[in-house]
Amino acid sequence: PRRILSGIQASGALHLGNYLGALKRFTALQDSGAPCFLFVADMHAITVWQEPEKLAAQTREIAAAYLASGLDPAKSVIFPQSAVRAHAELAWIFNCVARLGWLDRMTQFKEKSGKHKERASVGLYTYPVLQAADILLYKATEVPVGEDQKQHLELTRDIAAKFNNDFGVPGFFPLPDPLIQGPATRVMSLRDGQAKMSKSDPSDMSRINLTDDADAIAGKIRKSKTDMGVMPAPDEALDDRPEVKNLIAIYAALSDQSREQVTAEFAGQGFGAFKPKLAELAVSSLAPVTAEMRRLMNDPAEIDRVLKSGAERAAEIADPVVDEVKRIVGFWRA
Ligand code: AQP
Repeated sequence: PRRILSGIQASGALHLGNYLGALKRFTALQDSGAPCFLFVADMHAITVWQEPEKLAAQTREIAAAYLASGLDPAKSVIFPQSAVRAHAELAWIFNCVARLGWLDRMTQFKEKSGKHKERASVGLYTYPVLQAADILLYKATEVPVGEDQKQHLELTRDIAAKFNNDFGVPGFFPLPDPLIQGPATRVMSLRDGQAKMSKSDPSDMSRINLTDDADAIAGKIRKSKTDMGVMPAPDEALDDRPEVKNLIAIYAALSDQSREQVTAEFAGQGFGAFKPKLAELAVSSLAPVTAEMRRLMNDPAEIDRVLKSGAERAAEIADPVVDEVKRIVGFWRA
C-alpha cells in the first residue's frame, strides 16, 4: 500500500523554495487519497544551534504552515519528530548499518559544515541516517521533497537494502521512492541563478519568506536579477539564463502551469511587464497561507491539539516497527 511521508526542519523562517518544493505538493498528495505522515523535524533542527526558548515556537510554526497550506489533520498525521521516541531508537540502529564511506559522500554535510568541518556537530554528519529512520519507521513508499534531498533519499534506500540483507529479512523495509516533481523542485536565489534559495543565505533579498508582506514580495521580485534580454520564446534553451529560467519556474509552479505555457504567454515581453505579474501572483498565492499561519499562531492550543494527537497516531505505527527491528537485531527481551 502507498504511504507518503515528509518533514520540514523546525529551524525558523520558511521560504518560497520550501513552499513550492514541499508544502504545496503535500496537499495535492493528501488529496490523492494515500495516507500522509508529515512531521516537524525538531531533532534535525538541533544539528545546528537552536535557542531552546524558541524551538517549541518554531515547531508550532511549521505545524501552522502545514495546516495553512491545506493539510487536514483528519486525513494526515502531523507530529513533532521528537515526540515519537522510535525515531531516535531506529536512528541509532541505522547508525550501525550505514557505512562511513556512504556518509562521506553527502554533499549537504560538506556545504553546511563549511570550512571548519571539525567544529560541526556529529549530528549534522549523521543527519541523513536519522532521516532514513524517519522514513522507514513508517515503511513509507513515497517521499515528496525538493531536489536537494535526492542524495539523502538514495542513502535511505541503501540503508533499507543493507538492513534487509544483513539480517536476512528480505522486503522488511520497502525501498522508498523520492517524489521530486513539478516545475519548481529547485527554486533558486533571486540574486544568483546558480545558488539554491535557502534560509541560510545571508542576503534576505535572495529569498521570499512566507512571513514577507505584499510590499516586501513585490520589492524583492522587482529587484531580482535578470539580464539584458526579453522574455524567451518557448523553444529557447535557458541554460545560460538561469535567473530568467528560475522566475519562469516560479511563475509556472505558483499558477499550476507548465514552463512552456508560461513562456508562450510572455514571449518577447520585457521584464518590466513580467515582474509585476509575477509579484501579483506570488502575493495572491502566499497571502492566504500566511494569514492562516498568523491566525493559527495566535492560538497555539489548536496547533498543540493537532501535534499531540498526531504524535499518538504516529507512535501507534512506529512503536511496533521499532520493536520488531529490535527483535530482528537480537536485542534482549523478557
Ligand atoms: N530552494 C528550494 N527549492 C525547492 N525545494 C526546497 N526545499 C528546500 N529548499 C528548496 C525543500 O523544502 C523541504 C524542507 O527542507 P528542510 O526542512 O530541509 O529545510 P532546509 O533544506 O533546511 O531549507 P533551506 O532553506 O535549504 O535551509 P538551509 O539554508 O539551512 O540549507 C525539503 O523537501 C527540501 O527539499
